[in-house]
Amino acid sequence: MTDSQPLLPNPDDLDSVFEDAPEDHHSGVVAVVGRPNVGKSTLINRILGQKIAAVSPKPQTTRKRQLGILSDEKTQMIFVDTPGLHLPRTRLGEVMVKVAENAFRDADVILVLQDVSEMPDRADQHMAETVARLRGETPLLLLLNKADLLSKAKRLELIAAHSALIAYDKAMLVSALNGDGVDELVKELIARMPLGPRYFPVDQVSEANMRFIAAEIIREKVLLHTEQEIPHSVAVEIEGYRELEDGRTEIDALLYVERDTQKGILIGKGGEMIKKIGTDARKELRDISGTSVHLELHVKVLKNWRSDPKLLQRLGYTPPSEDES
Ligand SMILES: Nc1nc2c(ncn2[C@@H]2O[C@H](COP(=O)(O)OP(=O)(O)OP(=O)(O)O)[C@@H](O)[C@H]2O)c(=O)[nH]1
Ligand SMILES: [Mg+2]
Repeated sequence: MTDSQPLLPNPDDLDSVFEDAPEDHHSGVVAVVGRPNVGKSTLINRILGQKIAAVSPKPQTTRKRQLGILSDEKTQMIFVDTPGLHLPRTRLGEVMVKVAENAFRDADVILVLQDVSEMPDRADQHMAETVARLRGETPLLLLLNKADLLSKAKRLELIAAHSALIAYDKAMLVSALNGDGVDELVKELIARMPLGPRYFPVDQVSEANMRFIAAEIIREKVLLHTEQEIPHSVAVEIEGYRELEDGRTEIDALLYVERDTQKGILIGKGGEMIKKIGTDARKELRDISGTSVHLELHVKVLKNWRSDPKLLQRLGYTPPSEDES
């Protein structure tokens, strides 16, 4: 799925396999929004009990909309992971913010995450204004995340400062990292789902295919191992993805950077850096796919791709279309 396609299938087109849902089946869309690095993707991985989204300590890890699906017999919730709301400085940043803003339109419930361990600043204020502008009448839960990092001395002060930012229907203290408060959150969300169809099979957790997941995992390892402008200058394209008869999976990936100097850094002395990234990515892809994985990484310069509309489009960074329903 790309960011310019409708979020959910039209109920009239749903396959008959989903029609065994009970008559009082509930379903809905939960948009997960907030500033970069507050823990949106970590929360979705935690709720689903499996990793579907890339996570890193660097801001702006998530670049594309990604769905996580949580189902039981009676309810289906579609979580929309979004790029962080920020003041964009590149065209890629602009596309990312548009993708995040567009997620408000489809939502039955909006989850706004904040990092409660730090005092809110002007950027939080700006984020709160964006949320107020876009939420309409949609119910909003404010999640004060990273509760595990709350210092005792400043606990009340921090909670009060964050709670004052946004008008919410309910505020909850959670830790996406250790799971505190997440069961209560899921119960709260289930209770808020309207009557609706089962959009996806009960056992499906993501709409992403293995190519997409492979690209995200490789990019995550780049984010984890590199510093300064490198993490943000890398895009990953899967050139080949082959499941061989002997059970192995062969993946060829291209890592694009914006300049020659970045290429040198990403490859590293004697290829050390790219090797580290490859080893980490291969291990994780092996665990996810359950097969042994052969991973080839190549680095190429795609000059200033983050500012070039054509290159952004080629790499799948497309803004949502205005007339999407
Ligand atoms: N201590 C602590 N760290 C957390 C928690 N939730 C997330 N993190 C960490 O915060 C960092 C950012 O997490 P992400 O899930 O990538 O954040 P995000 O909001 O998706 O970030 P973007 O995709 O960049 O917008 C990672 O290093 C996480 O491990 C939490 O509850 N407690
Ligand atoms: Mg993210």
